[in-house]
Amino acid sequence: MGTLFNHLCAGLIAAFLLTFANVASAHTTVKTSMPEDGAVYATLPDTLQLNFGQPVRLASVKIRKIDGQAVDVEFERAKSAAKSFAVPAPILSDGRYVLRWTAMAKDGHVMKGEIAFAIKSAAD
Ligand SMILES: [Cu+2]
Repeated sequence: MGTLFNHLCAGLIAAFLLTFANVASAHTTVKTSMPEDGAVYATLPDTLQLNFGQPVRLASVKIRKIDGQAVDVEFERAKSAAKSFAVPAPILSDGRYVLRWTAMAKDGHVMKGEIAFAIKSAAD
């Protein structure tokens, strides 16, 4: 569904760019985050941060180890739109991870993204 919505919305924006300028601006992505995409950390801070360019309703945050194991994340679906979200950080062993988020834009369309990061403790 998310992909279909994205395609429909891309078509709308292409066809009616000027008329629907405010629809286009409802779409955003993560501007800054902890963890950062591509970064390596000895440990994570107590909270993860996702900072969007526009207010969104954060719908899901999932973390998975590259070798396939999902990690429990204490995430509660956002009740109202905001630009910044803090999520309690799970304790992670050394390895490579992908954080996947989904969020709802003001126009109701679902956006999603990934942040790849790694934990490599100094002891190694
Ligand atoms: Cu849209």
